[in-house]
Formats: sequence, C-alpha cells, structure tokens
Amino acid sequence: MSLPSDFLWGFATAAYQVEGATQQDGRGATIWDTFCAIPGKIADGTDGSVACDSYNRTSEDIALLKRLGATAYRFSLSWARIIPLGGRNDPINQVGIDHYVKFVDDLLEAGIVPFITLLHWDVPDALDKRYGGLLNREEFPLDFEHYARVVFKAIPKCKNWITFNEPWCSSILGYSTGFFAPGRTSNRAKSPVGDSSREPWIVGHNLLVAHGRAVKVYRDEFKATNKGQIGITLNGDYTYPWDPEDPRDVEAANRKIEFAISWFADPIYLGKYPDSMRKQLGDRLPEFTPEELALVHGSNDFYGMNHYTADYVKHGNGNPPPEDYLGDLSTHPYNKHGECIGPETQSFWLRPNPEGFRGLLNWLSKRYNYPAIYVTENGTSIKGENDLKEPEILNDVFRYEYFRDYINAMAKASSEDGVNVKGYMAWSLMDNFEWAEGYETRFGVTYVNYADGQQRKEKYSAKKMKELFDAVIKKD
Ligand code: GBH
Repeated sequence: MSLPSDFLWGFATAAYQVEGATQQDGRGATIWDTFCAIPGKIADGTDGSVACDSYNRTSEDIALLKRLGATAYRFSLSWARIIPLGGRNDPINQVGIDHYVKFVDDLLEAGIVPFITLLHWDVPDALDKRYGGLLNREEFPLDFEHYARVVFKAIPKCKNWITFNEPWCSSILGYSTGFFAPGRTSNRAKSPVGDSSREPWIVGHNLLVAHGRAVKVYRDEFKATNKGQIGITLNGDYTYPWDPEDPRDVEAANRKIEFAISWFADPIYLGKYPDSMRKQLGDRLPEFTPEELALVHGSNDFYGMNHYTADYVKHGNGNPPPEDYLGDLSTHPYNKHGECIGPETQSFWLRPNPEGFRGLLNWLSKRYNYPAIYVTENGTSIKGENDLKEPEILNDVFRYEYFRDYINAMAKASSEDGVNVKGYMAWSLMDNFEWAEGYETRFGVTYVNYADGQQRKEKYSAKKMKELFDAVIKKD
C-alpha cells in the first residue's frame, strides 16, 4: 500500500473556530457571532471571540506546522474581515486582506502549501439581515462572486482554492434542524422562523450556483496566469445496509450517500440532481435554469472530501415527513447481527470505521469517474478527553490509531483500487471551537489550554503524523 510521491499532507482549521479577534482590525459580524449570542444554542455557552487566538499567533501556528512536518495547511478566510458588510457594493477592509496575504507569504516561506477555503459557514451577518443571506437566489451568488474575485486578485500565490466547506451543513443544520447558524427550522420550540421542508433545498441550490460563479471567475480571470485549481468540499459518511439481505436496506444505504453528497456532486459532475432526491422532494428541490446549470456542471478541478465515520442504514416506510432530509431511512451504530460500526467518541455522530473510508473513496471514484481527490478533513474526538488534564490529555493514543488506520485505508484505495487521491489534511491542527458543542469536544492533534492563555502543546498523534505518512508516501 502506498501514496504517490508528490502527495501533500497536513492539517485543517476554519476561521471562526480558531481565529478569535472577532472585534479586531475592522472585522464585521458573522452569523456565528449572532447565533452564539442566543442563549442555549452553544452547549457550554461559549463563542469564537477568543478561540485559539490564531489571528494574533500566525507565526506560532506556522512554526507548529513546520515542526510537525506538514507540507500543506488548509484554513478558511473570514469574509467579514475582508468585506465587513459582505456585499459587492460595500467597502473593502484592506487590513483584513493584508493579514491573509502575509499569512500565505509566511506559509510559503516555511515550505507549506496553502489550501484556502473561501467560506467555512461564517456568512457576514449583514447579508443575512439585508436579504436573507444564503436564502437569496439572486443576491447571494453575486456577492460571493465579488468576494471571491477580491480574494483571488489579492492572493495570487495561493494555488489551491475551496469555495465552500460542507454546503450540506450550511443547508441542513442551518435551515432544517436549526442546530447551526442561522438556526432556522420549522421546529417552533427552537426558532420563530424557518421552513425545514423547503429552505434547506433552496440554500443548497444557491450555494451550488455561488460555487459555480466563483469557479467561473477563477477560470476566466485568474487561472491562466496563476495556474491554480479550485473545487468544493463536501461531507459525507460511508454507509452499510442494516440488513445486507434486504434490498430495501441496500438501496437506502446508497440513497443516504446520494442525499448527503450527490445532492451537490451530481449537479457538478453529472449535470443534474439525483433521481432519488427529485422523487422524494418534487418541486421543493429547485430546478436549475440553463444559465445556472452552465455555471455548475463541470465546475470542480478537484473533489474536496471531508470524511469521519460510517453508519448502518435501515429503509424508511416510504412515506417520509416533509422535513426529512436523510432520504426516508434511519441510521444505526449496530447492524441486524448486532455488529458495531466502531467505538464511541465524544461526538454522538462519530464512530471510527476505517474500511468505510476506503469504501467511500471507491464509491465517489466510480460515480464521478475517478476525479482528483483531496481529503480536506478527517479526524476524531475522544470520549471524555476534555475531562483529562496534562499530561494525560497529551497521550491521545485513540486519535493516533484512528489516523493510522484511516491513512492506511486511504493508501490501499490509492495503490490497490486506483483512487486518485492527491492530498490529506487532518482535522484539526489544534483543539478549537467545535460549533454548537463549544469547547467541550476536542479534535486537535495539538492541545490548547484555554484556561492558560491558549497555550499549545502537541499531543502524541501530532508527533506521530509524519512517521505515518513517511511509511506510505513513495520516494522518488
Ligand atoms: C466538520 O464537519 C466541520 O467541517 C468542522 O468545522 C468540524 O469542526 C469538524 O467536522 C468536527 O465536527 O447533527 O446528526 O445531523 C463534519 C461533518 C456533518 C459532522 C454533520 C456532524 C452532524 C450530523 N459533520 N454531522 S447531525
């Protein structure tokens, strides 16, 4: 088992989860600042106002990456630092741009290849208030296109661009369950506004069109000179039928991936929404206009893959409620024979299943004709980790074993199955603000001591990562 000699590996983070400094240097508010301020939305009542303070510690973070041997780093830009009000006629904040230009220069100087995500969920709040943010089919894609152009122009040295992180989460968690900002849902106990039967499908559609617009700008105006590549990052679990003998479970397991991933990837690679989604959602799933489809179809230079876990899937009753977003099915940690998918972690949705990583790499490769894949996130929390103190908390053997098994599964997919995987970024470089879970759930290979000035200390998994990759990356 092996990975190609030019394989890139490193770590990933996102602006709102690590930067802090939310009031600094002219940054505008984002929907996450607003959401965190609503009592009850974040488990421990915290927010991202300080987080890891990475905005003020760029050289410390780069030194850390270098020490760990990383050859790539994926991070996201805070749109509201660059255009505080977000819109295409709003003022630009040069200090925000300068910050990221210098960060990219410093990464390159350290020999680390930057992967920039344009939007990792933190939509400028002013756009949400002005016209409904992601719900607006005309305005949002145009404002995103403008923001993308400003950034491409300012940072020509970055060669790897990701438009959106996990549009599934923005759509479903933001507009169906209300678990994430802006928290809209039909559940009136959670939100006075929202329509879970329609809004998530509209938002998903608008994100696809906005992605297509940004890609067109990059290809038309920058690609020839800057020679970079651009894609979108999608999240999705692998699935196994709860009862492999029941064809309805087999079909449901496949449908689960279609509702999570093909919702976005089919329009991009195949030029249409999956039949299973059209069948269940009817006209609640928007239709592409010819102009929109021309923007979306063929709009990935590479596939950005976020992957963490797998589920057993049982078929539903054929009559899903209007707020169903899974595809008329249920997910389970145990199958019919009582076999468990993997051990528990601190995250209710995450159980390690490395074989599923290989399974999904193959599933994607077959459906989308072996695209270039960058794994833009993969990692795990550990049950009870946050209850530990130093030095025990640094001894994350469970996380190390997770990485070892997932990296080996990926190497097998590469050398034995012909999957075209070109890079891997572990989630995450350091413990950080885990959205609705606050700081109670840790994903870092580096421990962050929030009680003591955000001090960083490498865990065991951080120190072992280079060794794991050295063992599988081919030498020229
Ligand atoms: C990533 O999403 C994010 O990109 C990153 O910011 C985050 O810190 C990291 O995971 C760790 O959580 O509420 O039952 O419907 C991972 C994919 C998809 C995992 C949605 C949680 C919630 C399922 N996420 N899922 S549910």
